[in-house]
Amino acid sequence: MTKQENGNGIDLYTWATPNGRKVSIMLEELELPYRVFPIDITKGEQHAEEFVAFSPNNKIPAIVDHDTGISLMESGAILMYLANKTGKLMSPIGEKFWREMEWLMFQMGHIGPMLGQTHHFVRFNPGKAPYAEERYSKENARLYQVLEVRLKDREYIVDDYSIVDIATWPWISRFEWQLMNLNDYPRLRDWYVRIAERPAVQRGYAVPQQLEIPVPI
Ligand SMILES: N[C@@H](CCC(=O)N[C@@H](CS)C(=O)NCC(=O)O)C(=O)O
Repeated sequence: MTKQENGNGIDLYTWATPNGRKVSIMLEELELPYRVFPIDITKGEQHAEEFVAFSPNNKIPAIVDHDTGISLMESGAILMYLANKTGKLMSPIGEKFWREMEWLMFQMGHIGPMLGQTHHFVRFNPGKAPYAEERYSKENARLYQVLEVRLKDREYIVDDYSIVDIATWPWISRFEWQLMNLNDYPRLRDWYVRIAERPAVQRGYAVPQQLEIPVPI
């Protein structure tokens, strides 16, 4: 990880979750200097007044870019901001850009919120709400299938590796929590492994905690 000692560059407020890892992976891909400030959401640190001042929805990730004075919450907005700052991993406005926005919004509106519900009901509260477990497991599988179809004849979700893959991959990396067998989705599995092999993804996954990337067996 590149660290900035003097208060310039980017401060990343994050935790070891899919939304947090999107931004650390992006920063590593771009090789931008950044400092990491872990916000332990299991201890309620996301509610601290100093944090809420620039992350008003009390959630990680958030960034403060000291080069521009801009602070941002919401991982999708942060990915777009960093892509725009560097001219990398997002297309200029045109047909491909809109395709990227379509699939980024699909991630932000479906993959993140729905798989997050699977984590809540299936992983952390099994047996408490069978209807919810069934509902979100089914939706989880449906969304995996949408990606499986999308990846037909494509290496990445919008043809070239982009913020769309960076936004989506950390959610698929929780396939074990979701009780999903990636081998049932061979194109999604290959996409997942291809991205897991990227050194920047491995470095970004290890922020703010060094944990092993799950590998499908
Ligand atoms: N739409 C937001 C969601 C952020 C989010 O849900 N963050 C979770 C961790 S992945 C969080 O901070 N949870 C703490 C809480 O809900 O109190 C984004 O994509 O940045």
